[in-house]
Amino acid sequence: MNDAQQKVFAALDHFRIELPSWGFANTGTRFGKFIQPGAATNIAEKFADAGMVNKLTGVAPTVALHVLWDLPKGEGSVNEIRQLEQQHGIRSGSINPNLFQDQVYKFGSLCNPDPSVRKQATDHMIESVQIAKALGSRDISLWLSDGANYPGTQSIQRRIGWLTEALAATHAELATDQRLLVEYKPFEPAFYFTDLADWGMAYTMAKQAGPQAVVLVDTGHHALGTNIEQIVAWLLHLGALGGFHFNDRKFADDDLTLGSIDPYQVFRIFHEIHAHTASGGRSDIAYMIDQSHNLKGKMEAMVQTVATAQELYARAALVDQAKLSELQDACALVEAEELFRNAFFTDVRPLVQAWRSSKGLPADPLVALKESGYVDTISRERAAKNASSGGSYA
Ligand code: AOS
Ligand code: ZN
Ligand code: ZN
Ligand code: ZN
Repeated sequence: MNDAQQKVFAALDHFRIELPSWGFANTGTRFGKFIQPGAATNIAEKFADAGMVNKLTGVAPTVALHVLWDLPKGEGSVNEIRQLEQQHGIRSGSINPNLFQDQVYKFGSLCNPDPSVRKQATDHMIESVQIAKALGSRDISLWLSDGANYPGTQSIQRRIGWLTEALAATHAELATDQRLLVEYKPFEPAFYFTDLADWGMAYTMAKQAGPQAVVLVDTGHHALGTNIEQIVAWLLHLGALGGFHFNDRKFADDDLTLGSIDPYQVFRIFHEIHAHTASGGRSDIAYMIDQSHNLKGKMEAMVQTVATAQELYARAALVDQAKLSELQDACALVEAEELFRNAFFTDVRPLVQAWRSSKGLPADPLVALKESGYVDTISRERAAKNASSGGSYA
């Protein structure tokens, strides 16, 4: 094995990525949904699809669950999920509370001025922790949609206090090996402010909630031009990088396929993580996908994403960290930049394929998906089933 092959194989050996249950369901924009005949319309189909992606790629052994969508009976749904885990050889991953769908959350959930609504939302957080415990899931992954649309209409400062209390109450319920991941987002659905708008707010909230709360970076949740890898570097430095929601975008939170618009950014993020490890730093990062495929086939998009993540993780692993440090310290700008760029421009696909073959996996999972006929089968079967059950594609 040459040096590059060794680096790529070592990197891929420990790289795993989590699939979102909602990435297999019909989703759309505020202008409507285009229904895909093969989209999953229940939890069994989501598990089947996620299991298939894991079978093809070998590196996606967990699926993120959304409490209201996937566990409508709360802890009462746990047994069904357990069975599906067995059946499809895939485990439950992060548990995502839902604090945005209930009508009572119109003016906020954990930050609502009404104490009874805050209590309902906090109880849901605590129930999500219990569900995670029952499923053996480590991470509770909070995305808070709270915010306001117009200046002066809500107290930014009082809402900080309410959120602090709610997250402390949630943290108090965590088992010692569980984590609370705190996601941030600058806008949408609220457009004047969101209560957790950036990584500084998420970090501060996590810190105040307790030692098991850390920050989740969704790559689509930044103002255009934000240097995301610098945020990643800071969170690594602070020991507070809990995980990612991967997706790509051109304009806002577009939830496009990872690396489809800007693969260099993903490479730069992975580079910071490799650099941290190379300098003796420790981290425990949950790599998760958070995408919504309105036009593209969902199975294909998910397989593409897993493969792209592997390729960019492997390319970043090619950077000679010791050499780069030397060049940086010597301020050898062009040499340092070229070393960095050379890794990015290396086509690692043959090595990634060789790694897959060495594990008994299909060399090209996208081709294997096509050859399997899986998408045709689910499209036929689910379209027929949905037509006979009254045409609801949910
Ligand atoms: C919303 O923009 C966030 O990215 C959420 O993490 C995620 O999309 C949601 O929880 C799935 O509905
Ligand atoms: Zn318009
Ligand atoms: Zn997200
Ligand atoms: Zn998002």
